[in-house]
Order: sequence, then structure tokens, then C-alpha cells
Amino acid sequence: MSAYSRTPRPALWRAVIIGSAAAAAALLVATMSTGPTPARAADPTLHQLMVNKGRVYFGSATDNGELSDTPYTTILGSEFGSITPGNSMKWDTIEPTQNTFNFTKGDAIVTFAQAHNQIVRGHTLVWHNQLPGWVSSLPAASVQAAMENHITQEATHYKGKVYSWDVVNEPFNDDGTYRTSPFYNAMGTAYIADAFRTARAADPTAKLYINDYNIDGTGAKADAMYSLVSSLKSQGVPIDGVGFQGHLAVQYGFPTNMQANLQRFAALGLDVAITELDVRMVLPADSSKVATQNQYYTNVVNACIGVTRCVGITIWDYTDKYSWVPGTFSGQGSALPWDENLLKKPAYSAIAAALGLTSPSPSASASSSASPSPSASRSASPSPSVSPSASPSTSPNPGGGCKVVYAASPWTESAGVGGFTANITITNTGSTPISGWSLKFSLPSGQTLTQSGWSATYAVSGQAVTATNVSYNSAIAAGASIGIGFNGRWTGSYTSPTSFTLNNVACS
Ligand code: 9MR
Repeated sequence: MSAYSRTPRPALWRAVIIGSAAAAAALLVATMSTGPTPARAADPTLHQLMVNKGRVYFGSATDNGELSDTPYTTILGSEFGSITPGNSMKWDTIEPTQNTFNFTKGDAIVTFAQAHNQIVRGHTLVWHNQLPGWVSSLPAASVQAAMENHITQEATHYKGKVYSWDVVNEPFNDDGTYRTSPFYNAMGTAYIADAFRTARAADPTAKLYINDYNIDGTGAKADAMYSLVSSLKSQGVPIDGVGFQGHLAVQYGFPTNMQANLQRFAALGLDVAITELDVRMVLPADSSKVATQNQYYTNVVNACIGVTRCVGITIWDYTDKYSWVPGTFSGQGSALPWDENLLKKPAYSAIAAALGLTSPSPSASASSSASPSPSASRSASPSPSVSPSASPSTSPNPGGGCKVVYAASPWTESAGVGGFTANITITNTGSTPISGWSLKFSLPSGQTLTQSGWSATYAVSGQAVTATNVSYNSAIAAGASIGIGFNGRWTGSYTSPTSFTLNNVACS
């Protein structure tokens, strides 16, 4: 039986409340910066634990209506290094009528992410679902141009602002045959390669993914995906990764050979990621179902960590308060690691333990959903010692040439020791294009890179770091920006590098 129903259903999200979202973010910063210093270092967040494993992020889906829920955004903004909009970058939201684009909701998600030093997984450009009626009504001969225009407009709008795009979502039926959709009906399987090429042309920096459910373990559907991406790679189609949604259910068993399945895709030269993880159960929960759920979360983390190119895990929202599950699967729920009162559940502890957290502090250990209280809810919030929004250091270049913004989010694990994520934006402030580049800077003493970083090739000699372009972001047009980044460790006290050169010319 399918772990995830294909039945379309109405969107659940609420109206956007941008003002409130901004206020919530501002409030968070104020609260975090004025809060008391805890007696002991806070437990690391799931994102920090994931970074310590050499990966890029641990993330959560979110949605616009939720951004006005301050207790919710406090956790969203500090526990996770990546967010995915659950609905607001989908076709029906972005282009509800042909050639009329509305980016308001997607922009609000990007604004939140930027305020909290998070990357964004863009979701999704081409999907049969949440597709406005006008697309389905187009004559077949007009579909390709409409698809390319949609991809170009949306990926251009978010260029430099998203880490990745789910370019094509859910192309297969569960038996591994191609799903019919306006795109497949008009272009056959060729729509997929065309979508990737169009996305790459619009945003050369974003990692381009294909994403599906029920491909987590081996089976006919995963085999179909494997043959498709093998073929795309051999044709030189610009695909960077495969997203395994991970909508699991306690009652359907754990996917077969998940780690080996991820590994065979990685061996094609692709990143892999768990993109929409949740583990639902038939309610009411009992200790046996919860134990199975904990085991499934553990297994997914182990499968990802067992594959070097598994760059991240995203849970499909972090709290049962905003899960899609009860609205789609009647009588099912309790799928996420935080309960409806934003308290951590045993599933949280299972994930943290699988990521290497050995002795959680009392305030951060899993709380029972049977004993919610406002104070317990607050105690489950992240510690103020975690700085989710450290000020970026900027090297303006009034003379023209380059500008570098180095935005780091460091955290403290114990006195004088911690990790950080650095997102670097390089802007060509000159009037001619840059073709091929290397960025040089010195890491302050005591700092190291913990993994290979993203969107550049990193060479480290002592404290000297050279980041060189990868093929798809070698060109930076005049006035354009590209984003790269890496994760690292610090000792002593955290400071950011302040001077940078691009092609050996100072950016300040
Ligand atoms: O979480 C999304 C939910 O709010 C929407 O109602 C639903 C509509 O199809 O889409 C949900 O997200 C889906 C994601 O975009 C693709 N994979 C399956 C997810 C759960 O349905």
C-alpha cells in the first residue's frame, strides 16, 4: 500500500500576514539578544548536529500562516538551518493566471530565512498537483512554452535566494510508470530534461533536484527514478540531486534497503536529500507505535548519515500543530518530532541521538505530550546562546569590482567551542562580466571547515581558504550575485573573516 496518498486536496494554509511575520522575526531577535545566559551550554540544535556530521542542513517545511505564530517561529528560526515553503512557491500560488506572477508568499518565506541565516529549498517548479486550471486547459502545443516561461520567471525571481529547486516533483506513479500530467501529455518524458535545462539557464547557482515519494527504499518506483536520472546524467542534463520525500507510516513498514538505495543514486554523481520526512500513525498513539516511529526516524537519519552525499534532512513541518497528515489521512497523525503544543516528543530524541547527541540537558529532553504547560513550552525553546542571526561582515567595494557578504551563524557547544554555518554572497559590482573566479580569505585562528561546502570547490591551507567556482556558477554578470557556503568549527571565540579577494583583487 502506498505510504502517501495521491488524492488531491484543498490547500490548508491560511492567509499571509506579512506584517506579523516581520514583527515575529524582529521580536525573536530582540528576545534572543536580551535573554539570560544559561548556566550550561544549550544542547546543539538538530541543524548543528547535522553540520557536525559534515552535512549542509537539517530543515523544516513551513507555511505563511504559521509565520505569525511567535512561539512557533522562535523554534523554526533557531533549530533549523534550512526551510522549505510547503505551498507558497507552487504554481497555483505563483502564477494563478497565465503570465500573472505573484511572489508575495514565497518572498515572505525567503525574508524569514534570510533573517535567520537559513537556506531555502525551493519547492516546486513543475508538478501535476496544485496546478491552476488554465495550464490543464492549454492546447498541447502551448504547454512547453508555458512551462518554460513559468520556470524562467520563478527561478529568475528567486535567483541567488534559494539553495536548491525541486524542479520536477512526483513524475512517477507507484508502479514506476510515468504519471500523466499536462506536461507529460504534451511532451512525453522530454518535459523533464527541458525543465532542468530551463531552470539551470534561469538560475545557474541553485542545485536542481527531482523529488518523489515512495522511492525511499528499493522497488519498482525507485528503479524507475534510477533509470530516469541515469539517463538524464548520461545526456548531460543539469541535474544535481534526488529528493526522497520520506512520507512514512508506522503501519506500512520501513522502506527496504534505504541506505543502499540512497547510495546507488549518490554513486551517479548526485547529491541526495530527505526532503519531506514525517512518520504518521493511526491514532490514538500508543507506546508500541511511538517506539516504531522512533525507530523509523532513527533509521532515516542513519541511512542519510551512512551516505556521504546525503546533504540534508527536511521534516515536513516540525510540529503536529501544522502537519498536513490529519487533513489528508482521516484518523492519522502524530507524525512529527514536536507535538501540537510545540513540545519535543520522543521522536526528537531519537533523531538527536542518531545525530550523535549523547546527553541532552534536562530542559531539552523529550517532553511528554500528556503534560503540556506554557513554561514547559518555553523551556523547550532554544537557548539564547545560539545566535541564529549574527551580523554579516560586509566588504563594500566603492571602486567597482566585487562585494562580499559573509553571513555566519555560529553556536556554542561548550565554553570556547562551537560550530558555524557561513553563507557567502559574492556580487560583481563592476561593469563587465566575471568569467571564472576564486575567492580568497583567511579563517580566523582556531577555525576549520568541517565539510566540502556548497556551490564552490574549497582548498584550505592553514587558515587560508580559496573557494573556486564550480562549472555552473563560473560566470557572474555585471551587477549579479551568487551564493556559496560551508560549515565550520571554531574555538576560543567566534569572529568572521573581514577581508576578501576575488581573482586576487581586494573586494574592499
Ligand atoms: O504540505 C502540503 C499541503 O499543505 C498541501 O495541502 C498539499 C497539497 O497537495 O501539499 C503538501 O505538500 C506536499 C508536497 O508539496 C509534495 N509531496 C507531498 C506533500 C504532502 O502532500
